[in-house]
Amino acid sequence: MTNRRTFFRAAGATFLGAAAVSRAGAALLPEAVIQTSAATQPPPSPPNGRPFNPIVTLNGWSLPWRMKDGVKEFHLVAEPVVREIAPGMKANLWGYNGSSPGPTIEAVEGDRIRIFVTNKLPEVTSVHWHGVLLPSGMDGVTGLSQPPIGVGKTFMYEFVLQRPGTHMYHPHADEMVQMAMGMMGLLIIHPKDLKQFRVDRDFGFILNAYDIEPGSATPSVNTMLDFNLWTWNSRAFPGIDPFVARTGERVRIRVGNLTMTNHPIHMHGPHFEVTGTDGGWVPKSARWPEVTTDVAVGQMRAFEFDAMAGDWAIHCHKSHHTMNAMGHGVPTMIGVDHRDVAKKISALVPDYMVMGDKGMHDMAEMEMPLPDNTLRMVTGTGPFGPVGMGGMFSVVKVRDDVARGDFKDPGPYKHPAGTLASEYTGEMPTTTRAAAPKADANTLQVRKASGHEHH
Ligand SMILES: [Cu+2]
Repeated sequence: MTNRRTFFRAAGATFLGAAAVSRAGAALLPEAVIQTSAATQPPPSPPNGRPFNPIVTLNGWSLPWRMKDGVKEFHLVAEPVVREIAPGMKANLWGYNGSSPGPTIEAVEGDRIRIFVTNKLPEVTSVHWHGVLLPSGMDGVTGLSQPPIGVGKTFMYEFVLQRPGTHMYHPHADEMVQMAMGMMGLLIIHPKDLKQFRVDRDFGFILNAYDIEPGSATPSVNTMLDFNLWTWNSRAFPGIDPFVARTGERVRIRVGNLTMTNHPIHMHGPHFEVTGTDGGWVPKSARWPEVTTDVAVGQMRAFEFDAMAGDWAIHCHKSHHTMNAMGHGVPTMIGVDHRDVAKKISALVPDYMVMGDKGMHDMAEMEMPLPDNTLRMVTGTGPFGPVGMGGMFSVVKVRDDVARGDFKDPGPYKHPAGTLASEYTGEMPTTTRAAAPKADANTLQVRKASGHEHH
């Protein structure tokens, strides 16, 4: 027997159900979520599908999905974006869903994923799923494995994820331009078994590079090798967030390289082991201890370590990659005494500064006028003064009291008593030094340069 009240409740439920179905039916494409912030967005636990331990994309985010009939559906939108490279500089890039790099796609071994790609660029594109085992027709090479995705068009890619690993996605259409403009992202395949390859913190980023003239905002897309901004996830130090961990935690960092040169990534503090490549996971018996791992072009390296308390620098070991946009053709001035010249120039140009005659560290402290929208060559301040770094540099910050899931910058490290380098102020022993070398051809060249005062 149904009374009036239960009848209406049932009818209401049916009505709501029908509305929900028709709304879902109308939304044939999953929503394209947009994120324009360059702050690291610690991802929430997966709301549905197979469980996994999400990664933290440095200065980035993970793309939400929709489950539809057991298929995990994502929606990427290739489009022009504005990316803050570091405070004080914004770049006009191309990316996905509001950001460059695009959002990290995370799924699980065994998942069937369907990725809709909408092209809002002014030219054709495609997406290649770098290192993922899939049918040839899903590989995304324009002309070879698919027609180009036309302007305003949407393509569908669909495949089953066969093996866990760390991968990237990027266009295989007008690559030199589209990658020089910042089109790339991470694709992480988590293991089905939650305990396999388990770590406490899992970070990921892509090495990228731009050629942006100081004072402008759009990369030169015809640059082959001579880039001037060396970035991690399209951020330059001090715009790169720290890697925060708690003492004793097992930490993984995954690094992919989509620049046009190799980057030896060096971490201070604990030794690490390279545990994964784009080809999969390295068996335990084949891992070796390291402090630097070279990441070649188109490669991915995952390495792991046990976190040790401290502030540990992590950077590319090519020292010109830890600097921001610098003028080329700056002469080496070390050892050149240009005080006389400086006095004469200062009489004409009151703000003239002598630079580089004792090395370049002083430049980190100088407040020189810069063109709009550019970064200092070396910048960033630590508890003891200027850090003198830019570009591909960050800090692994490990503390005893960081809560699980907390990625906030804990501030500078408090060094335990007796563990901090300090100035010696005692007596100096007398030392006998060898005589200074005689003037040679180089010295003569320096004199020749300063000889312009006679002009
Ligand atoms: Cu480098």
